[in-house]
Amino acid sequence: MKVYYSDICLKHAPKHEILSGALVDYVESPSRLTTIVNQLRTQSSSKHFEFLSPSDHGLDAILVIHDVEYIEYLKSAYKEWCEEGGNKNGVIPEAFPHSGFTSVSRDKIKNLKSSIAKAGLYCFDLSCCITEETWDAVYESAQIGISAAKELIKLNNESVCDKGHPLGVFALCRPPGHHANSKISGGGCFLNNAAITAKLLINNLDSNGNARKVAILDIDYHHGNGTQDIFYSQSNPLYVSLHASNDYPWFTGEVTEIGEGEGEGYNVNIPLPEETSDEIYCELLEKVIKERIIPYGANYLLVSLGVDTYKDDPIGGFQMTTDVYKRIGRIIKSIELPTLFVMEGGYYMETLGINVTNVLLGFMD
Ligand code: SP5
Ligand code: ZN
Repeated sequence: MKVYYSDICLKHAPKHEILSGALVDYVESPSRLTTIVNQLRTQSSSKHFEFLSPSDHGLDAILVIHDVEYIEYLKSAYKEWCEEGGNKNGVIPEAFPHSGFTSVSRDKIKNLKSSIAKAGLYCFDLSCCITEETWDAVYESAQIGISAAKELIKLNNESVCDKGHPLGVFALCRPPGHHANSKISGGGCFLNNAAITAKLLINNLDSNGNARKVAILDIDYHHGNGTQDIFYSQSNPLYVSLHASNDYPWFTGEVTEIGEGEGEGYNVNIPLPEETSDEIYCELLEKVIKERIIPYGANYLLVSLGVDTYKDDPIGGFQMTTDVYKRIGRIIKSIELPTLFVMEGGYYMETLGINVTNVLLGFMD
């Protein structure tokens, strides 16, 4: 399997975040990436993976998903912040424009001058610190997704076959993306790599000029509120998420969120309790594949791949073991679609690499 990776993604390295009220080391750390790469390169796995560097495809595909004003903000935020005397560690908001305030309209406040006010406008939590290097890393992370998606399209168009398993490409993105919507970052996510690549796959028209259908399967422990937001009024892609019901990002991910307008019925949330085990998870995953993903009739599958479902994950709460990840990979393989894996979360360093590798090895079994 081809793996897209870049050292530039290591450059985003904020010192701290606030977690459950405490100042802690930044959870979404660069070492996450190193640990995954090392595991993919171990003697037993390396023959299954071919590492490639992303090409620079520019901003076009990013601007299909994200507002230009938000992109400009991400590029300039750190410099403006420092010019206004902000702490050199990076940009962190201190107040958010809640919808419950008397007169908060985005139009009214988007001309904010203060960089600390802008920080609250463009971010919804305290875990998306913007440093001098953040833009380079998030741009590169998106380029990894775009390069991987283009490669999958190419392989599929050339009818290249992988022996015994569907086509698969791994976008080893970092920073992750599924909490970011078109103009708000959060949960360590700035650009929504899954949304950007899903749209690329959709817009690669078939020989009759028709859009392709994409199903997104989000298996990160957290609800992908950003991806849900972005596609909420669209019937393509289908968005399916299995996630913790009573955890971050707290305000989204209910079964009643089914999409709206043309998108009604194309957003599928499966919130799960803390006691979720290997058995329960796999059963529900197989069920949603059979009942929702297969009938949808997609041309491509995009997996938002988080392994923070692991039992010892420092910010997770499920009971899942290392054994489950190969099984999950095999279940995904059974969908029999060309598949783009896009890296999201996973924070327990001792098993992060092996859990990610096992999903991919299971897919190639
Ligand atoms: C991509 C991704 O996985 N982002 C997640 C970022 C979550 N940051 C806030 C975590 C809050 C953890 N609260 C602990 C509750 C105990 N289950
Ligand atoms: Zn997560």
